[in-house]
Amino acid sequence: MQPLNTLPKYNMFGVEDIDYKKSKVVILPIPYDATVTYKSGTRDGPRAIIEASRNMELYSYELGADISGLGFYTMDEMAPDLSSPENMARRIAREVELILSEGKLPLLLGGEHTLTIGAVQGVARKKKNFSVVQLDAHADGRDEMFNSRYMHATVMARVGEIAKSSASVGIRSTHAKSQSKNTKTYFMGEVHSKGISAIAKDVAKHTEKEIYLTIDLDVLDPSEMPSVGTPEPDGLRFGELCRFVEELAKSKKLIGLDIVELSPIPQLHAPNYLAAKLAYLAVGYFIGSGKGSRA
Ligand SMILES: [Mn+2]
Repeated sequence: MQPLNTLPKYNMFGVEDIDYKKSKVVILPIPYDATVTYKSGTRDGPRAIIEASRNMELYSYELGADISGLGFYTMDEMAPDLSSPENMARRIAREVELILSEGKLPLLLGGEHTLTIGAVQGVARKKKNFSVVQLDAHADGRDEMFNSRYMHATVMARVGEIAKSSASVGIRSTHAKSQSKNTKTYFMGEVHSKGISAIAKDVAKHTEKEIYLTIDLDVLDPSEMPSVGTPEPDGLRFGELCRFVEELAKSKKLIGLDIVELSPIPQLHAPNYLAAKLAYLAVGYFIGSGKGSRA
């Protein structure tokens, strides 16, 4: 029960406190940016998303529903393990494994993209056949960088070793032409020529029924999403990103989701708000109740 005359609570979407046991979606804020190479600042990302999310109208015309009663539980921010990225991944993996064991959906807020490695490791302890769908401007397919195998630039190389297959969408920056054999890459040119819905249908064809979705916000065009460490021109529009998720949700089961790489710019709130809304819509398309839901 919320007293009168108070602003929304300091949790994701400003929802009423619920018992963790009753929750369906567990938000895991991870303010971690230890391996960035260009501009740092993603450690402030989770807090900015949560703050923005408190100011959202919870009825969504896109979903045709208010899904705020679904059972969102916001964990406290995870302390970074700075001893090594490997240890940080281990910490995240344990947490994600636990959330999945209890039949809940983990929603990770970054933080740098490296956290996806830990999340996917955690998923792999519970699931055998699953795919990772990556939305990103960058392929992140290097085997190592600066003598480390756990870097934002090596995320998909590590993921490729764990998941059965993966698909990368919106790519427009890559270190090499060749990709690992179980990864299908959809460059931005293909998105332009075929349209995002056709790409989503193709991704659905080439991936397992159960998917882990990782959204690096730099997949979006910098005009809409300037608050990222490594911006690339010619990205997706927000609407296209939503159509992609909506289309994928028609045939896939979501087993985990992360939204990463938000590096907030002071006084520029729109990108933070965009990220919050994206989280809400993504959950809604996959598991929300109401029109257009796949409950
Ligand atoms: Mn990226």
